[in-house]
Amino acid sequence: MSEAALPLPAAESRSAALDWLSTIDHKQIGILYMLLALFFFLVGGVEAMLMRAQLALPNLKFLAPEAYDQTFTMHGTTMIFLVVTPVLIGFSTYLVPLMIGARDLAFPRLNALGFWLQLAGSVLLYVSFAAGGAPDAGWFSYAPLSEKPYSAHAGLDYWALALLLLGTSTTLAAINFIVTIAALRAPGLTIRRLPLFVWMTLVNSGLIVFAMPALNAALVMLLMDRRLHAHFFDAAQGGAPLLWQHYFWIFGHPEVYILVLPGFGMISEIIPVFSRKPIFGYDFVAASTLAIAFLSYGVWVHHMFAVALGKVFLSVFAASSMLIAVPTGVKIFNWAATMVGGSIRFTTAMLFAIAFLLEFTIGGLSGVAFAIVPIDWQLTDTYFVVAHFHYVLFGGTAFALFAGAYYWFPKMSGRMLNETIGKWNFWMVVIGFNLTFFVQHILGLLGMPRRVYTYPNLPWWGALNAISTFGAVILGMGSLIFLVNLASSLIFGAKAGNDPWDAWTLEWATASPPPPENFENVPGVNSRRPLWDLKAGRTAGAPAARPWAARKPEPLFGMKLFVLSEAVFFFLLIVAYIYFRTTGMAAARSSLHLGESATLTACLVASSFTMWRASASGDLKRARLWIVATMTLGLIFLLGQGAEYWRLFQQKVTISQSLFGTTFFTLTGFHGLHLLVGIAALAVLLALTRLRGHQPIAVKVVGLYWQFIDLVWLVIFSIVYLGAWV
Ligand code: HEM
Ligand SMILES: [Cu+2]
Repeated sequence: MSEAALPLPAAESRSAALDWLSTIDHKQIGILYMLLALFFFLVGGVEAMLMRAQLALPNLKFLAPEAYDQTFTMHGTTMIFLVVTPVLIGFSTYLVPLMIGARDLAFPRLNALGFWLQLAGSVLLYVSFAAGGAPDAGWFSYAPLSEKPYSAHAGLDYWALALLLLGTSTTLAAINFIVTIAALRAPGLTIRRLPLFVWMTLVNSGLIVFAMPALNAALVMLLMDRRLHAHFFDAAQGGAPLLWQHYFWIFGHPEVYILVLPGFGMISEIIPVFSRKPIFGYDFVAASTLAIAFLSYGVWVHHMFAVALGKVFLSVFAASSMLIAVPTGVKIFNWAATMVGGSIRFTTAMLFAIAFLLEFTIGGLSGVAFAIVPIDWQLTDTYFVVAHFHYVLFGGTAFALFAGAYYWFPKMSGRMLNETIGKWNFWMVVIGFNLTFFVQHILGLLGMPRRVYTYPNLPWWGALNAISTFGAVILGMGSLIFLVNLASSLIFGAKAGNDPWDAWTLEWATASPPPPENFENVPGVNSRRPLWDLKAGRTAGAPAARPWAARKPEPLFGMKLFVLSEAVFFFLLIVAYIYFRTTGMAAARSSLHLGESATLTACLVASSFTMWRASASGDLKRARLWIVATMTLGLIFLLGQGAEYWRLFQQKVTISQSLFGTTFFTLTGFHGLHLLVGIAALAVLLALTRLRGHQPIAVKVVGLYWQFIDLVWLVIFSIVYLGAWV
């Protein structure tokens, strides 16, 4: 029985607080994500102001060097993982089911779990301040600076653990969005009729599923080095500090698109509605998003142009980095072309959307400059970089978020945001933002390095930094005005009605705020502007609206996406092993007993057979027997591996003793951990079948995961054990 078939809990008279704490409703969870992000925007903003105060004039001593390092690390990490990522997930969680005519996301309980993991990760990161000091190696924490000898306090352990929790939350949300958009669309709402915000959420979720595992693999290796004295990034023991940079940016560059694509989606909804014209070149906007997604995995080395990687490498990545500017340019052209000939309504939402276009273009242009290797050699690690990413992340995403807030606040709250306060918010943010960050381009060209807690009184440096700090104050005040508008409009805002902007996507077909069930019936869709069709009575040919029951999400599809993500994680750990083996790491051949591990491998292969039998069996009794057989074989494997570990420890082969020990125990250890999770899932399945009878779908879902873990072992056995003799 799948998650969506479970009846939603009756709304008995619980306290509002308890209601929000236990909610599995996508609208409430969406709002919780947005409120959590808003809180950390304030925190990240205070950190920014502290830095700007320290940098207001040359040679100030307001913040000590260590405190400054912790502040920029926490500011960058907070703004990226605790503000932009969750607020975008919040918007998608709230809007996607409404825009596709669904009652909720495919997996409401998984959705709730995702939010609580986001909260837990955020709290864990800030607990570091009380546990000896916050992380201090920057938001990308390069090894070996992030290794124990150079950052002894626990800050980076909290950072790494928090990012693992946050990454898990984000990946679960992505899987939920993909399954929802694939399985729960209203009849007639084909992929090429999707609102572009939904399209961007879909592509973005794909990016997340394949990018997050790279960060997870790097974080796991860093934690092994820091906590278990492993040697992944320890050059003295044959480790490779550059491996951290490669893995971090294999995640990090797709990450910058993960931070902006939903913003692109918001702009693609807002500009057409306030231009009274459909978007120009829908297919091009959609297709260019796919192009960006694919290309974003092939440019990561542009973050490492200053590392001696050889001309061929640099040229290839310079070319791919220039190429990725093309699909982004297509979008900017399409948004601008949509406004041409339109009757523009300059609401605050539209003003922020237009400002987004200009500021993001400036950020994009400085980005293209970095694709040219000699220019990057001049500008990398200077304030030109700081200016660049604030133009794309603040001028881009934050401006799109302001526009999205003014556009969808009426739907979420039932009240309009105040347009007069909105104009103050807009102009102070625009003026403050450009004053803060434009001058930083010049500081970078003058050679001012980033991440310096103070600077000498060189010509123009003091004046330009003073302007930047002054701008930051205006920007901060403008952002606070936004909060005032939010809070006051919740109480005093004009009533919004269902469709205050005369828009055309389905979320405007419901009440404001929408009822718990969103729609009474599943609406039929016949074009990219279903609500316009309805309003114009153009319903001929549209599928009839129909009651809810028909559609079921597919948990198996969800598990396939999860397995794909985990496959990337294991692939990268295996690539690290192969890299070390091919660059001089010797395998401890004498310690590996091929016969013993071959026997254990046979055990696991047998468990694939028993698991397959369990999934194929239609008879409850027999299925349970096969499940027990699978668990037994899995346990035998784990016990055998435990014995092997014990024998290796006796021979002084440990995770800290050598690079081989480091890679061997990490790889086989994480496989063992996954197998343990598989055995636990089978135990839950046994209990579930006792309580609720046969669960063919659940058996298939766990079965898929089990087969995947067995396959991973076959690869590890071949490369580590058989490979030891190569
Ligand atoms: C509210 C306005 C903001 C101001 C005044 C501000 C200011 C700053 C300053 C002064 C730095 C440190 C530069 C250095 O020492 O190298 C910095 C770094 C950074 N900021 Fe912001 N920022 C703001 C908003 C944002 C936003 C919205 C984001 C992202 C979404 C962001 C992301 C970053 C990142 C990633 C870093 C790099 C941290 C590092 O070097 O590890 N900032 N910001
Ligand atoms: Cu990049």
